[in-house]
Amino acid sequence: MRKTLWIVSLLLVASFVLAACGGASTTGGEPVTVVETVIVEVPAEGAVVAPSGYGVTLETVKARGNLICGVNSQVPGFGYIDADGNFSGIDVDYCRALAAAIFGDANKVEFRPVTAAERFTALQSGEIDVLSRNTTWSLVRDTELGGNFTATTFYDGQGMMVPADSGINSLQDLAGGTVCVQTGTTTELNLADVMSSLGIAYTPAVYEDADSTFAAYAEERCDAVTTDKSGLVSRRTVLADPSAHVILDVTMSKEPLGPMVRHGDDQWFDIAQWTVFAMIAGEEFGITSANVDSVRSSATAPEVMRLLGLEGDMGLKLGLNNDWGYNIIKLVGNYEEVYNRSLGPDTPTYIPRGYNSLYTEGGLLYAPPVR
Ligand SMILES: N[C@@H](CCC(=O)N[C@@H](CS)C(=O)NCC(=O)O)C(=O)O
Repeated sequence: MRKTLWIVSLLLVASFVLAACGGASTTGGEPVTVVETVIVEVPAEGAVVAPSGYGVTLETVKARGNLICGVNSQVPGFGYIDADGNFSGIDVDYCRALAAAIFGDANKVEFRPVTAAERFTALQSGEIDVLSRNTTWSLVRDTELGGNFTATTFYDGQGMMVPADSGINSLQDLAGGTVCVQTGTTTELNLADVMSSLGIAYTPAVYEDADSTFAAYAEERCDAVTTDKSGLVSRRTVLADPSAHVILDVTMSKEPLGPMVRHGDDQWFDIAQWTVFAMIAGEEFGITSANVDSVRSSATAPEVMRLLGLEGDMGLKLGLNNDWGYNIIKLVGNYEEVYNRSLGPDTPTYIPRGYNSLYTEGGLLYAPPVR
């Protein structure tokens, strides 16, 4: 991402106890004005950096009347737009859940497709309110790229897909070959790391988006294609003959995927994070979109009552209404429902739950207490 350095002068008024610094006191402990120069990195491309103080994002979203969610449009099961313009996928349903939490209406969301390379600028500039697009949580994204990851909604790892008749069974078999990869991704960086640590020479063929990356692979302009395993499973379904391609039994990295907000607005971070936790807690407590009304009318378990807004003012603490958790589950579903809708056994993009099971079932999904 292209960056510009801005020089920002800050007026800091501080009361210095100069004696403590060992200097001669000329101000007698009076406040002194210090002009400090701070160098801040901001996105270039003329982007206006969105105001991001506490509470600003929720106010902006409510005043606008809808949420703008940055999503994928090319990865079935995660973020995908069909020929009729309908969006689907677990990342897309997260956006609907967030809209349900805020507005009590899962449709008050505009889906804004963003490519891997443009997604962080879109978030920082305020073009989108939240990024929910198979995005991997990493240190650089949490710091330099100005984001805060809310929670992992899908634990993934990078894989490699090859034609089934290629005779390629391992990364070593790719020596001297060409690998198709998308730019602006962790994929591109991991590929370089893994191949160099294994001492395998290869040529990367780099593309801008998933369609061009997988088109190049389908046209045999590379020997293999690499991305998150979920992305491989997903994109294999839209290749001409899915059964002609195999995903190698190798995991090249950790790819914890989840929604990201920009730095600076902790209230918005909390709302975005607890939307994930409400879906996970819903599954843990056995509350579904189908039974949430009867659970709510007969609930006695204190945590269920707090999640569904019967007790404790949890929604008000987030800056929302107390039925925020009820609305998420009623209008979109718990985590399992959302998962199965896009990645379950009855879908073409079926991925067994694995790590993405509840902690009670040996997985990594764990919501903190609603209290
Ligand atoms: N999780 C990785 C990779 C995510 C990624 O962008 N994957 C590609 C390949 S499946 C993709 O979604 N492309 C769709 C697009 O650019 O529209 C990351 O956050 O960098």
